[in-house]
Amino acid sequence: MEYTIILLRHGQSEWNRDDLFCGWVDIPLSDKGKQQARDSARLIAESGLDPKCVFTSKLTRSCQTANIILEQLHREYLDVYRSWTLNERHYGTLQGRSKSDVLQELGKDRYMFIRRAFKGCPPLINPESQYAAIEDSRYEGVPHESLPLGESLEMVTERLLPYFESTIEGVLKEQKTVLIATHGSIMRALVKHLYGISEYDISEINIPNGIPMVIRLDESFKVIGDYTYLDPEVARVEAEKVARQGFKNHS
Ligand code: DG2
Repeated sequence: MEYTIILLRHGQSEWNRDDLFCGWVDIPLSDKGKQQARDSARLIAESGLDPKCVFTSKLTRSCQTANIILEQLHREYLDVYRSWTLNERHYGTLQGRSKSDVLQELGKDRYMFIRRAFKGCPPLINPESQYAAIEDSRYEGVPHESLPLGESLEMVTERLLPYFESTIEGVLKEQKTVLIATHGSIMRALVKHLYGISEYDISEINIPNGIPMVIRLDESFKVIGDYTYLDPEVARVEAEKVARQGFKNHS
């Protein structure tokens, strides 16, 4: 028995376009992001993969991406599971700030440490701040102490894996092929876990918006081969642009 995860970072959001740290702030897709979601659906259809259900975060940009894909695939009837544990990393006090301003203020090493090191954590935000973005009815029922005010990739991994192992693996067993429309940090945390990637190597991995990644697992949920992108060349070019965000002439 083989299982397949189609893992996807949402299309470009308005704040990805404007080079602002977003995290838990609920920003919709840009027009380009909506087109990337349509292109993702085409790539999935052309690959012959047929997801039987969908997981998303509680953030609009990943929900919109999933909705567009389901519409394009004529699969709007599929079950969609939404969890805050699939939300983007909480970017603390950086949420709402321009990446180039933060780079100038902190310098390259500190900026890249916070963005990409496994243990790199942004300064925690005051829960009263307008950009804290945790006081919202969509998080009703989540214990208050579980809601983050700033997270490293390590902290994201700690909240993601229990959901992955208790819920996603169970659904995968039944459905065989699932789509997870989520965020860059969730994808980095999951590939690090599944492929046993080191803390150093994960800091070098950047995830492009809107290009489906395919992960194959055996019956014990061990990976088969390497992960692949459905459009590897565009994924490579777009991942390099993500890495350079905040730096001059990055796009
Ligand atoms: C980005 C990731 O996540 O930023 O929070 O600003 O695309 O879900 O909004 P997204 C953000 P980087 O870690 O790539 O700087």
